[in-house]
Amino acid sequence: MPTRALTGPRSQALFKKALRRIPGGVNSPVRAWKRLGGKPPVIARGAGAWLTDVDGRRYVDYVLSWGPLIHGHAHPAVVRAITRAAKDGTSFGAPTAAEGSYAETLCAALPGMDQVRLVNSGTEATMSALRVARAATGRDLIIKCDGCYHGHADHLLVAAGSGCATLGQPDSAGVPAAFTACTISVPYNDLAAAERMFTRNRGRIAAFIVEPVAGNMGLVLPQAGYLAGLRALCTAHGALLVFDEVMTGFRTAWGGYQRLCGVRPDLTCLGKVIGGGLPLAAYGGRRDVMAHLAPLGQCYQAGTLSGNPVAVAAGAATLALAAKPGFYARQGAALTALLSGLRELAAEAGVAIQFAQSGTMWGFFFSDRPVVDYATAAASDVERWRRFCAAMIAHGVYLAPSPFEAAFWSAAHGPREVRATLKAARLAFAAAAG
Ligand code: HOZ
Repeated sequence: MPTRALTGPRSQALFKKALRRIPGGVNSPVRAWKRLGGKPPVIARGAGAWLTDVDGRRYVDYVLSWGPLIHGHAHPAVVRAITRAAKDGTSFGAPTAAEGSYAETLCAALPGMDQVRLVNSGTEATMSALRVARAATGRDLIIKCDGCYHGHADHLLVAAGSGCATLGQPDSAGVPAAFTACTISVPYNDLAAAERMFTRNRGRIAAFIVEPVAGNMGLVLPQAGYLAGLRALCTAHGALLVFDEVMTGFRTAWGGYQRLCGVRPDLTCLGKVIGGGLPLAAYGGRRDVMAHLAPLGQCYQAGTLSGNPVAVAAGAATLALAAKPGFYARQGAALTALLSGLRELAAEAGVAIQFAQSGTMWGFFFSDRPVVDYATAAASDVERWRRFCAAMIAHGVYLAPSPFEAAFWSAAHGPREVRATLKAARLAFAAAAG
């Protein structure tokens, strides 16, 4: 069991100070560590695979800013690109050469992307993609999956995962019922449920939005045929298939999960890795659909900082490193080796656990049953997760403070980090076994 308080005195004092002026002390709810006692460490700096908090405690980081940092913290090439871009001016609100070539890179990498718009956050990307889907189809209804999270736009806070699942508020106060009346939620991996909704609402569904690998209810992989089945349903019913690849894009594979699964969506949302740790996201897809956007068409979407040159520079430098031959195969194999070490330790401790991996994303549930959707994720042993996670953090391994989030691996993680993780995990599995 942990022998010291989960967070040090300086973190606790600074967090207490933040509580006076920032609601809940945080700028995004999951950071408040509600499921781990509500006293998060306050971070001072990150370097490679490691985080250091204001008390000088060091952690092997598997959160990596919730996914963006595929090369670890402060990679020199990314920092150089940011510095160079900033020297030329931090924002113009006007076309730049860099945004044009970044759009070329994204469209070349993603099979389902003829055109792309750069925005600032994953929330903006999904919100805007669904607006253009509605404009293109002339329909109102959207289908999503229970436990999937597509940002905090009003109409998407329905049976939502991530922080909403963590805090037990899958629907949000402050959202008028009329705003969510056009959103239908069905279980992930349940093709029959999706088909029933298409049939019941024939001719009224604008789009089915899905995380092709669900990363906001823990990590849950799509079952064989699920995504292809959604593709067929959307095509048959004249609806658009929208892949929310904010998490999976350039994390599971170069070009996203759509390259791995061979299913081509009509629209794709990107974020996280494509911004290299700066606020940048994107949505794009079929040319005829994107043609509905102003100034070409009547669907409006805009942003002062969209395509920000510093963020584009960080993203382009990040993707340039990831484009090196063998990058995803190498990193995926290194993560697989870590997970087999963790699996062995769990077995030694007699703890039932389910691991999942997709490229450089991973996750685990304390469960003796396969986890395939939000219901089975929520049925996992979250008290055991709490003991395990608290012990990992106490022993210097930083995991997401929620059983309903994914974990990430970076190219900065290596044998030293794996050794430190397995050493902590041996103790943490013992704590989890209780
Ligand atoms: N959307 C992130 C988790 N899936 C949370 C980001 C944050 O709170 O910083």
